[in-house]
Amino acid sequence: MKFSPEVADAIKDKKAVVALESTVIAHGLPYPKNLETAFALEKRVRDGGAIPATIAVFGGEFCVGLNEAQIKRLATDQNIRKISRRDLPIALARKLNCATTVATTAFIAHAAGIKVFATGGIGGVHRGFDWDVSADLPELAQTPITVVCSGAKIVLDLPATREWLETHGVSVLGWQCHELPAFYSRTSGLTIDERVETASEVAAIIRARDDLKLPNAILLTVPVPPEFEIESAELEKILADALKLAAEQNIRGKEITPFLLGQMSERSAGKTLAANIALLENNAKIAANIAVSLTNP
Ligand code: PSU
Ligand code: MN
Repeated sequence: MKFSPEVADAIKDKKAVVALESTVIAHGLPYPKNLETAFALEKRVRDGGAIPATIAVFGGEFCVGLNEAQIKRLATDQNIRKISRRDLPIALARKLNCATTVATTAFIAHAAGIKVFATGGIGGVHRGFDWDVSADLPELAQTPITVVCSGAKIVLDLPATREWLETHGVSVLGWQCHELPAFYSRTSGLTIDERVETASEVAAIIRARDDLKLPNAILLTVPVPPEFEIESAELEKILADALKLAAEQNIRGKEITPFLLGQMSERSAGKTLAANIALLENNAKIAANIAVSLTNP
């Protein structure tokens, strides 16, 4: 593991740190928005009083906290591999350059001693009975970190994803909301386990999880800011077309999520892209508040 000097100091001094993922930069958003967003997320974390630790793999080294050149490389290099848990030993042994998903960012962040991680949407159970279940889910079941997100990406089977989290003991909190957010929309008709209003309430639940020595993550779900919300009825048509095209082109495995997100952005004239960036920034800010709250008991 390789720490940036700033992140190494912050961890040593027990300062608030927020981990950020890199797949969203390399594969989730188009250039140059991806680059702008990567820097904007770090700024949001700093404005919230915490140190950002964007995570990626370069030359097989697990990097915690990146410099500007590394972030630029993630945003522009076409040969960055999207890695999930199964790819970790391969990335290490073969000295690969990789972007980390929620699963691998959570794995590396936890190993580094970071307690809070912000992202857009987690992976989950895909629609249709094709056994495609993101490795993000089992990672959340076995990594005691807190992930701040806007639920699972709308392209997924949200009821099945919600059930999976329940079965595997992942506590799902709703940030000032009483329903599970659905990524681009603020509502899904699905339940959360508890509504929370403040960062200190979340910190208390995190401490209780640790006192109980529970091995699983806590998922803090935050609805997209209202001015960027896209109603689910409007989304369903766009998504149906994107899913149909993916089936026709036989897109599978790790390509499916970036493909669907890209298609939806095109078909919504960039509205989904704007929503995605807005929710990422908002989640980074809230994650910083929680990381700060964890440092003052
Ligand atoms: N959230 C976004 N955009 C993304 C992702 C999340 O707003 O691109 C990425 C995350 O890194 C997540 C991954 O872990 O998509 C899930 O991919 P898969 O379904 O292949 O496991
Ligand atoms: Mn998959």
